[in-house]
Amino acid sequence: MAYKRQIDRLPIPPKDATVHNVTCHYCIVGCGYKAYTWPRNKQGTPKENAFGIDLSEQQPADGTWIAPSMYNVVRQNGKDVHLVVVPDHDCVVNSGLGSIRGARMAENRPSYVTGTQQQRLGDPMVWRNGVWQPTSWDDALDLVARVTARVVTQGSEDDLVVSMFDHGGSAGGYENTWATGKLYFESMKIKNCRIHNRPAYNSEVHSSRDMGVDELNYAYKDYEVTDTIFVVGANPLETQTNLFLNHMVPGMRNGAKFIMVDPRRTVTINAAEQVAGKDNVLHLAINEGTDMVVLNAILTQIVDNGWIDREYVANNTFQNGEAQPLDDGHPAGLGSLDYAMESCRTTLAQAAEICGVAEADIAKAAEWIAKPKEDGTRRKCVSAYEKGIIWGNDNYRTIGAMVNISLATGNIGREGGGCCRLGGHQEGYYRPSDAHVGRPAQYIDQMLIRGGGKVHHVWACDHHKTTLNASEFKRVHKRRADMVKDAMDAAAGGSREQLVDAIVGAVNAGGLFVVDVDIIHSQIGQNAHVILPACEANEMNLTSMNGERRLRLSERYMDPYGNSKPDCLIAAGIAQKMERVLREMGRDAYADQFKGYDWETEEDAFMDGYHKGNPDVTYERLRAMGNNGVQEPVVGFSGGKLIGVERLYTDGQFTRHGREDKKALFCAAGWRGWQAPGKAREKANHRFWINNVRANIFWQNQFLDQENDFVQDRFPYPFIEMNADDMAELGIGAGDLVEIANENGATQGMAYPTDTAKRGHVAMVFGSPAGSQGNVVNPGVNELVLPDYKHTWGNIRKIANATPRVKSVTFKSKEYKPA
Ligand SMILES: Nc1nc2c(c(=O)[nH]1)N[C@H]1C(S)=C(S)[C@@H](COP(=O)(O)OP(=O)(O)OC[C@H]3O[C@@H](n4cnc5c(=O)[nH]c(N)nc54)[C@H](O)[C@@H]3O)O[C@H]1N2
Ligand SMILES: Nc1nc2c(c(=O)[nH]1)N[C@H]1C(S)=C(S)[C@@H](COP(=O)(O)OP(=O)(O)OC[C@H]3O[C@@H](n4cnc5c(=O)[nH]c(N)nc54)[C@H](O)[C@@H]3O)O[C@H]1N2
Ligand code: SF4
Ligand SMILES: [Mo]
Repeated sequence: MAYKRQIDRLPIPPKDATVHNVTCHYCIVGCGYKAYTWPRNKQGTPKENAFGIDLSEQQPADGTWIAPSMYNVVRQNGKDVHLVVVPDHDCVVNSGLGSIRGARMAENRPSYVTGTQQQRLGDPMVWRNGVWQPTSWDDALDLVARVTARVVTQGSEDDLVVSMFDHGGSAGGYENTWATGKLYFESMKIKNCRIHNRPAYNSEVHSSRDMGVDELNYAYKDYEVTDTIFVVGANPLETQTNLFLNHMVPGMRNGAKFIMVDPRRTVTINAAEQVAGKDNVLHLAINEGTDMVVLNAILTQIVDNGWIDREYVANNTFQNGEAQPLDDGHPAGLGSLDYAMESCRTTLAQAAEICGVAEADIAKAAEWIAKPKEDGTRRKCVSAYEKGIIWGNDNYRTIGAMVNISLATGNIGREGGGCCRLGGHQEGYYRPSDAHVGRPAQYIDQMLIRGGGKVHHVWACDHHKTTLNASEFKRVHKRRADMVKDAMDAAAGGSREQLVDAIVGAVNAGGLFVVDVDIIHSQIGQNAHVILPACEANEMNLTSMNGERRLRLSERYMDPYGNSKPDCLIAAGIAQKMERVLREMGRDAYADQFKGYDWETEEDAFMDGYHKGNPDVTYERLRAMGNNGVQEPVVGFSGGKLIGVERLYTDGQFTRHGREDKKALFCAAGWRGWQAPGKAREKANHRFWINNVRANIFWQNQFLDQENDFVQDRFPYPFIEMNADDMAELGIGAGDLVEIANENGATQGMAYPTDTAKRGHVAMVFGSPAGSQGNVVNPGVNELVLPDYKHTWGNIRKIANATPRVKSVTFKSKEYKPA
């Protein structure tokens, strides 16, 4: 914010400023930016500058200009330099658009000069004498390796529990997923591990994959040439912002209709109405958790009206009844369309009853998706979904019901089609096989709560804010970690050997030794005994792919803060220490498994991992491909360019399930009510559904936002959208602090009156440091350990009047209403 920074003008990048390719490391969309850096004693002029435009003229809103949030002073090769990070007009992903998150990348950098993000960790820290003391990498990693090696050799590798990111963007990327994967899945065979966003090591979309369909199968430009955009359980204006603005909006302007399934009215629906006109937007505001029923009714309409794509179904999908029976690893049978219809068949009347929406609207959705045009040609439809059904009721069957519709209408592998996750982070998964983990995988949080595990390595996630059953998790994690802290305090002043003995004694008595790898001192980091400081994307080179599989290299333009390091080199450091310690222990054969980490840079990690599997791809070639990169899979290199694949399955060969016949399968998605244990009872016993959602302004659990005035002034406390009549009945005013409670725990936030909120529904922002919604989510998960975060019920009471900080908060509607 200009007024906050005391800035009324910004330096102009000179013509010879260094330019770096940047892929925004926040959301899945991966917008292209350009970072300009130049020495502090230089400036361009309005007419002579790096942008090559006349800055003395007023620039258009979508032109090239620098907001204060796009500027900072950062350290590069040991020197402080000016930094400007602006959206790239030539990137096909965002065409020069920024977002309220990405356009703050520069101000979210740690700076010794402007003082931003001074919360960033600069040194490894070890719990000593009752506090965290800074120390060297050598000292910190030695302790991690000694304790870990002792525990896994005394017992087994099952005593080591690992929480790790599996995504791209910051924390993640091909470099870092490879390094952690190599450490835990190749050097060791850790099976008690979980992913950053769910309590097990599994897929978010097992059913789509089992049906043969990879969940990122289209190109973003499919939205621009389609007839209908069908979105279920997502809010793309706020969560995949420039995918919505730069691809869905042009699609609607080209005539596409827009269907949204979400129990809540969102600003995405509001924006779609503004662009396409109300007549071309259909909001199916279903009862929470009933998506499968509405999807099945749409499919039934399509089948019964003869709107399926017969040729496509005959040629590309399995024909002979059941292909995969229902079993422990498959929560629904899979097979031919006819086979699936035996379970999916749902009338409009049945669906209207269960979902609480009009029969006519469901019929209309089916028409918009599949009813052939007047001239007999088929409609094209892009289908997209995200956390409203992934973290929803009966994950496996609901996502299966979604993919069923796209398959039946021939919309996968075709221009203007696709059935895709909208996505969360960018992707950057490249790891050795995880087959040893098994399916269903271990439910890690409950295992830790039961006292399982002795050492916990945590990489770039903060379960205190983002897991389910978080109240109980935090209570037990802290108790177990405190046992080790006490033992370490008692061993103060002793030798390393005595310290390790003390720690091992404490974990054998039920304690937990915690290592946290993060960029800040997080909430779960409060339980850590060793804290290892990582650096982010652009403080290192990082590769990842976006929601249309677009792979880019996001270049390093500044130094890691303090002594922080890329996650891949931290993993390598742990491996090297493990090798040395195990050799000292006389475990030569085991020590040998930790060889092969002699990487100097992140590029070495990339070459050791991703490059070996994809020999055409190198940093140099990616750099040359710039911000448009290449869409994976990379299938060749010719004429100086990497060759990619625009969309998957154009040949009608479905491969994700690994079946030899390469036929897609339909899912027998039979409805059975609430799937996760405890949900139905919780709903029956509480007044409010506690929907939990993301908001444009926040990135994830606010790990950087918590130190950003611009964000914290807007929402000093987590917002809880509420209906005004509900608020009046409970004596709650705008901005008052309220508590949400149920059997699982309690949390709090700020009441935000919302005129579109239904009675009995509230929507709380997830993951806030000042009130974790996960505190009230019960431990019940869907089959295959897929959490249903979205469906939680509780009671609400006022706990305090609006605080003075709330005085500057506006409670006006979040919807755009043209004058
Ligand atoms: N109730 C509820 N709970 C949910 C969800 C929901 O919808 N509702 N959604 C779930 C989903 S989809 C997600 S993705 C999760 C998110 O859950 P988390 O992954 O726990 O949350 P993040 O905010 O992404 O946490 C990132 C952590 O990594 C650190 N970090 C950032 N960059 C780096 C880096 O480069 N290296 C390292 N080592 N650390 C870094 C940050 O400081 C922060 O502490 O929450 C899940 N939980
Ligand atoms: N601004 C911003 N963008 C982000 C993120 C962020 O933190 N901030 N995080 C990124 C990450 S990691 C992820 S995973 C994605 C998530 O992206 P989204 O899935 O789009 O985001 P959410 O707000 O978690 O959930 C979407 C919608 O699900 C709805 N919902 C709740 N219950 C149901 C239900 O039963 N059925 C249906 N159909 N809908 C339901 C909610 O009302 C909400 O509007 O966002 C990514 N993008
Ligand atoms: S839409 Fe996503 S990727 Fe693009 S600038 Fe915003 S946060 Fe970054
Ligand atoms: Mo996510």
